[in-house]
Amino acid sequence: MGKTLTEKILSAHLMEGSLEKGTPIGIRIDQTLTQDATGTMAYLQFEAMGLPRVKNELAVSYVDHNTIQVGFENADDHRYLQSVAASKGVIYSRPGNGICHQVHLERFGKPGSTLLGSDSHTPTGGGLCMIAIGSGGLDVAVAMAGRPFHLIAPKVIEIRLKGRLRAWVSAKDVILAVLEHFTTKGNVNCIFEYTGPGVSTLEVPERSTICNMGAEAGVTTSLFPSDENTLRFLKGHSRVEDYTPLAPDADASYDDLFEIDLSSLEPRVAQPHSPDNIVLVKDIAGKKVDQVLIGSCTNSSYVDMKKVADLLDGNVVHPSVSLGIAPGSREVFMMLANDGSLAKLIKSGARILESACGFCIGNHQSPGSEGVSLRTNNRNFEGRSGTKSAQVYLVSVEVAVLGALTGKITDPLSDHGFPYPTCSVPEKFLVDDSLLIFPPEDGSSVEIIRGPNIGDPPKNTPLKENLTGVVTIKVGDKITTDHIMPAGARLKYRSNIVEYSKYVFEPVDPSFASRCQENQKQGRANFIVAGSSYGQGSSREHAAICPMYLGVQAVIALSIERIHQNNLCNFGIIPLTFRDKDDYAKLEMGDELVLEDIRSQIGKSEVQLLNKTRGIAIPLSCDITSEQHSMLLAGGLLNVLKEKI
Ligand code: MIC
Ligand code: SF4
Repeated sequence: MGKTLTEKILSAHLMEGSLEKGTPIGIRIDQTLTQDATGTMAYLQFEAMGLPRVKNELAVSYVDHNTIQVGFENADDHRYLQSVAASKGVIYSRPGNGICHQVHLERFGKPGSTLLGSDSHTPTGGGLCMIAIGSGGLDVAVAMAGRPFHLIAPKVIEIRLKGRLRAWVSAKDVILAVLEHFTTKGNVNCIFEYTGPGVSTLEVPERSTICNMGAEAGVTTSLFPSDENTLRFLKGHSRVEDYTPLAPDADASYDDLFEIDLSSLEPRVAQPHSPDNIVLVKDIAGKKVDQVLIGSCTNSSYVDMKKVADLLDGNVVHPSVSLGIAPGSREVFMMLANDGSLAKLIKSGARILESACGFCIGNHQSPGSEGVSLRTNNRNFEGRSGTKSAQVYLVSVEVAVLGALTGKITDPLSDHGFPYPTCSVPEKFLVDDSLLIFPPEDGSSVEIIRGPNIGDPPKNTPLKENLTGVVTIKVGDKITTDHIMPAGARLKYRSNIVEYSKYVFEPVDPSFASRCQENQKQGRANFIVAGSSYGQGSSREHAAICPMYLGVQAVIALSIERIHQNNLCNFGIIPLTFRDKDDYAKLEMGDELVLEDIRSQIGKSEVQLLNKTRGIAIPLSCDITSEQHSMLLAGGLLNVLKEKI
């Protein structure tokens, strides 16, 4: 039987296990990427491993998240990242060079390779036919040490595309249609593989937009073949040597099939507060808009931005709308400057923002109270914009610009009177690597500079025989890592666990941290109880490290998302799931819990939890791999690695 493209790339990188779906495997990681908000921890952890230099083929450290620099903390992080990169053999992409995923596509992505990144949108690389996976920083540190990355051999879901997108309908609408079908729940350990005749009608930046938001569905990654369009993109970046044609076998068999006819697709929008809350744009047309933001790693390529400039050309942004535009990279920025597009944007009244994550992570541009914001990025979780009452809608660049011009949500297929801005991928891009700093051959004499906000990663202790404690918080479904560890104004504490820990669950229950500390003082463990899809969204391992620091010993949920489950195990927090979903109702905040003989229980198929307050036993599952089992016993991966590296 023929092979899927996923199977081909995974089997070429297999180091442990066999590609039997649902079983644990270890793969070789060719390339790694980090960004500053997760990168400081990743490099501190790499330093703790005591290796002089990274061992994987290519490691890049990007600075794109924390670029606001109110106070000294961010700048100190950048200085640390630059020095540790030079010392350990990592390429450093300076602030101003652009968003990690966009720059990685332009300069480093290579068809057929594996990429592990400490950012959940690393799958953007699937647009260049890479198996590109998001993970916590510690997993990336381990991959930089040349060790395999562990995952569950995924199911491969075929998404077959036919036809061609009409004018005004774009790649964003394709992924919104995928999210409408698959939702953000229940896709753990799957890969979306795009096939069919429609594939060749999509260029690399469009494919990358689609792969980028696959992250919202919770899949391991998404993948497009490597073909003529891939070659053209690489050629345009003077990287023909990185090209290999790659496709699935004609008789490959898949685990599931979803078909999309591009020709009949209609523009969509994800309504507040979830990327899968999807309706057709025409169904909410007319809604008044206060703010429009265009950019982020989802939609900030040159073609996206050029379309925006051509649509805005000769017009002025509607008086009741604030329009912000952040080109995805310095390459995109320079191309817009050279071809006159930047002048069109400025003239229209758009506010030009830095090539960085900025608004997408709630660093700035928070909407006014109850403000309606149209954004081209990928996440609209409640409060992520920095304004809890804001209503954030995720849309294509076409819908965003029309909103900025008309002051209301406008169906691009309606009779709005604006001409369609045709724009194709250029044959030649403006390549300029002057903001990349390549490390010296020998970095051993480079001084690593740490500012006062940068602390050592905290250590956990080996798992105790019995865990006795209380339910410190009970939350519902779809709790994201943004709920657990807020970004925005708190982002500057990413390198300071003691300080950052004060804000665990701040958006949900600001007194959580102090309750945890009170329990810690009394020698009681803290337990988190949650509904389904706990830990969705960002890969930030702080959503495990900070709770660990506050004495959280276990999470008991209806289901836990892949990256977060790995992060929990990496830091010695036990991930437990209810065997019977009705038992979720049998645990309440403040209940006294006991996990007896837990060191031996976690190796078994069923774990018994005693709810002492109610006098009942609740059966739980602990679905972990043998690696994760060792980590939990040792109190985290760093403790295990001490013996191995
Ligand atoms: C995000 O989009 O949520 C982030 C911010 O890029 C995160 C990483 C982080 O929290 O630092 C992600 O996607 O993993
Ligand atoms: Fe940055 Fe937003 Fe992309 Fe995350 S999703 S990497 S914050 S642009």
